[in-house]
Amino acid sequence: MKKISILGVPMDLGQTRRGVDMGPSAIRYAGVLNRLKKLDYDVEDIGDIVVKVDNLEEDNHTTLKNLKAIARISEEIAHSIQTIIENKRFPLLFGGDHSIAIGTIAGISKFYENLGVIWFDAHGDLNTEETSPSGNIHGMPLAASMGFGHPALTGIRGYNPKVNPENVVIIGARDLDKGERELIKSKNIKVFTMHEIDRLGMTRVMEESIHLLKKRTDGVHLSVDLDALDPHDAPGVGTPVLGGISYRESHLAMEMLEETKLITSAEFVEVNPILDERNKTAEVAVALMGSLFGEKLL
Ligand code: HAR
Ligand code: MN
Ligand code: MN
Ligand code: MN
Repeated sequence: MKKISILGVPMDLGQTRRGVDMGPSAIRYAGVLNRLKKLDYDVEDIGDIVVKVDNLEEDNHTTLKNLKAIARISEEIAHSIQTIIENKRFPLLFGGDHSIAIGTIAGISKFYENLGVIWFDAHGDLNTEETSPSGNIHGMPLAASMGFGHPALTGIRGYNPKVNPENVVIIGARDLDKGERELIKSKNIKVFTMHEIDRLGMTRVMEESIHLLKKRTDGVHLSVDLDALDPHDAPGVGTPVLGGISYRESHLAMEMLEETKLITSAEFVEVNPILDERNKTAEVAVALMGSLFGEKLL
């Protein structure tokens, strides 16, 4: 039987809107535990990482907001993940803003020779201190994981990079900054924007993504930013962008990943219950986990 360990990371330090720290509670409230237990998994909820900021941690030498606190918490996330994997359990994380992925990927990647990452997002999260328009670290975790950015973020767990650009696939992008576009081009990162999803259909996008990662990786981390979905279906996110992935397309994607058994760890981030409509976005997140872990209609 497959064993899952749930870890909440109520972190809101990677951006400036309050409420995303309540994401883990909202996802639990939406019934994730029973949903996964029904699928015959051994599920344990190990609770939340403690997120608190010490005023002394502020750093005047950088434009990055909450850099020291995020770096410290990333080490803790990585440490917890390591224990989960050593216990031969599947790490399933609930954010929190997307900056948690720096710690997640830092914890996971040393267990794999060649880790792959599938990144569902309206954004690229490929900014660095130099290119970021906001100084918000939730716009940087994918860059940091590939070794680009501030050393305090790229050097978590003392090694770098965590993942190779050729093992990364971004799906759902529709809001990219100039520096992000340049990084995508110079590192040849595979991006399926909304244009490709419209044009090829989600089936082909997933077939190509799976084909690409299957042949060259020995583990694949799935990082789902709920803002990848259209705001109509997932309104409870801090930075909604029109024209996103539909509810059904997102399910199809999870179902196709389930069929291949490619995914070895996952996180669902950016759920903000304060901005939500009656916990709809957390419910969508839980429904997606249902599909990812094998829920079938017939
Ligand atoms: N690209 C913008 C920035 O870096 C906005 C980014 C982030 N929003 C997110 N991340 N939710 O996916 O500031
Ligand atoms: Mn993101
Ligand atoms: Mn996003
Ligand atoms: Mn609808």
